[in-house]
Amino acid sequence: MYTQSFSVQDDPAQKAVKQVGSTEPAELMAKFDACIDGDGRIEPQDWMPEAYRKTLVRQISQHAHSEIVGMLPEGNWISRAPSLKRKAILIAKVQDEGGHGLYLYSAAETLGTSREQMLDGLHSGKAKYSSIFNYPTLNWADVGVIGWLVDGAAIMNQIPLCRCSYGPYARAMVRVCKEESFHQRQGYEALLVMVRGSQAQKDMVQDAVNRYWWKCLAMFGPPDSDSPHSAQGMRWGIKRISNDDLRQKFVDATVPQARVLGVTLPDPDLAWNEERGHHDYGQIDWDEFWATVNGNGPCNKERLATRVKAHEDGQWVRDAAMAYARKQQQRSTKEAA
Ligand code: BYC
Repeated sequence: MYTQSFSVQDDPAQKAVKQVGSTEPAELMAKFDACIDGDGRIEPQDWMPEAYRKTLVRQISQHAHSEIVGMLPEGNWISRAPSLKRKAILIAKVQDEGGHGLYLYSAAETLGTSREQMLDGLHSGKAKYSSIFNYPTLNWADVGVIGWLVDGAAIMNQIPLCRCSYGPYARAMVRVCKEESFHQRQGYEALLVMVRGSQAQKDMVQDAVNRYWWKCLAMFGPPDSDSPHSAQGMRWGIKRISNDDLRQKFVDATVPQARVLGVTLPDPDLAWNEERGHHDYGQIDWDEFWATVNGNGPCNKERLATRVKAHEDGQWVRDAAMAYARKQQQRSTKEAA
């Protein structure tokens, strides 16, 4: 449903953006640039400029933490799922998100940043994660809407990342996108069942869509004109499609899906623009977005506290795993002696 981004051509103008004031060795830099220009892949053992490494660690950190914190709003509904079937699906989905976080922490390890360093950044409040997870999940329809719209937005953003210039990140994204596709469909199907139910159920779905729509549009990040990292990220083939272009693709893909569901999207300015061949849409509240990104959304403190507690509660598991590994190591050393 969202795979059209696989075949989008890169904008040649992006390749013209060169890093200013680089102090990296010219010969290595030229080889790196040639690889990027030829749409090659950079692997962990390859030389890369420090700024490229830093950009990747920053983006992968934001992404990994989003997956892990993203487990929390839906995790809250596992014990309240309306049937055994929905509970089993939700458990599998939340577990998948945990797995995505682990692939991404592993990708960051190949760049020299350990999982402990990443988690320290998250738990101390320094590292970012997606704004969308700082809003409450008030009823069961929210869980369906997260699948449909939040996972839908995530796939739209992540399909182009399967072609990211850094090999381990790109390869991790292939499996992540397949799983996200299942997540999106289960959410949409759960909503289809609800909108065919009672009026109260339909109203719940509409209410959830009203609360989540604008927040999902903001997930794609600030407008291109206010996005400090976009030009360089695209030059390096880390990002393949800009924040605004992905947002537009998401709006265009979602409007017909909303029609099938029979819900309205809460934007009076939403309309098909024949000339552009796209939907026009209204203004996103960027002040609210930045307040949330900077720690002042409705659930930031609660999410962070829950995450830190989960980490602390899991200390005994890490200790036990380390003790077991030490014992195995001692045994194999003894056998070898
Ligand atoms: N929320 O110059 P920009 C999922 C930050 S979850 C928070 O455009 P960039 C799922 C940005 O980090 C999957 N912060 O940056 C899980 C940067 O901050 P710093 C989520 C945001 O990196 C469970 C600053 O704003 N997907 O699938 O070029 C259940 C300037 O932005 C946000 C990903 O994370 C935001 N929405 O582009 C359901 C995808 N937007 O570093 C679903 C991976 C921007 O300067 N990430 N910021 O402090 C990306 O593709 C890119 O990092 C972004 C931003 C498009 C998000």
